[in-house]
Amino acid sequence: MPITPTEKIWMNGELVPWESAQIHVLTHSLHYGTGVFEGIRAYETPNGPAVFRLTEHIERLFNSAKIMMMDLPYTVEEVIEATKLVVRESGLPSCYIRPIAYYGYGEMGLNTLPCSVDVAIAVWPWGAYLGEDALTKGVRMKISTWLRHEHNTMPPASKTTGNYVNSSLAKVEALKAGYDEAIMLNQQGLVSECTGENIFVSRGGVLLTPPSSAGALEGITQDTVMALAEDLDIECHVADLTRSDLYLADEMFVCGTAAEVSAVNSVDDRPLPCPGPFTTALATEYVKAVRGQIDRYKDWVELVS
Ligand code: PPE
Repeated sequence: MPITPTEKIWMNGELVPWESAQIHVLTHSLHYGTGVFEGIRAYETPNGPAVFRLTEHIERLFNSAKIMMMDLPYTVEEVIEATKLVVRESGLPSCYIRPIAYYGYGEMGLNTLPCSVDVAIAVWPWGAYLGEDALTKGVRMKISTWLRHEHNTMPPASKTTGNYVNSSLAKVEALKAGYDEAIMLNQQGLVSECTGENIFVSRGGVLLTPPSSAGALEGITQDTVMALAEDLDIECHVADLTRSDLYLADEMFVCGTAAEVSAVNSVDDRPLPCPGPFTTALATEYVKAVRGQIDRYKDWVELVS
């Protein structure tokens, strides 16, 4: 999806003009996929833009870095403040936020330990990730021939840039075959997640979502949806799911910061009721929660000024 430039990007402690936020072609992480990143959204509220679950996203960035043995030259609080600053500077009422930490220029070879660590935060307006009618009409899913990483191959809990080679292969395969998005199974044949979303399936009136042990990212939206489900008295569990659970689902949706809550209308050409009642109810609540309209989740909505 094309990016609409904003004015400033935060790079290593300074706000630089959008066009000047450049790196050397021999930047270490460009060659080896060793950067770690986050995807966050800020939403419009009556008190100005607010970043949804900002603290948890930045903590996850640091956890990704911990797995990579990457030492960020900033504290969690400093990166949180820097994120708020970039959102404020953009003047946008709502936006997508991309913090990234990566090994910089100066070293080559696979040993990352001597590398310098650079940090950047960019924001831009980003619309519906899976298309404007993802909620009403739903998206067409294809089970990918690409399997999700096994835990001892690539750590799925680290949002590492290199992990997304797997996602890109699956995404392009699905698009080329005429679908909107891919579902990935793991090496055991269990459902893991999508290329950039977690997945929820309803069977027999119970909502189910795969565990991180199946190779899924510990999604912040997944966690949000589970809390909202509890509020709505929808029974919801983390559970291993098989391919047949997908085909026989009563309804299905996927969720992530970029995709928000998006309905699924078919998997491998097996149609599903869409949008199902849980999907509609949870998508409606999600829209409210991220904008600070649900009192008990006010703490999740972090104002930038
Ligand atoms: N799984 C994957 C593989 C993933 O990339 C995301 C987020 C999720 C699950 C959902 O996580 P969370 O955002 O915490 O609910 N994907 C981000 C990147 C998308 C991109 O194209 O880049 C996002 O949604 O921002």
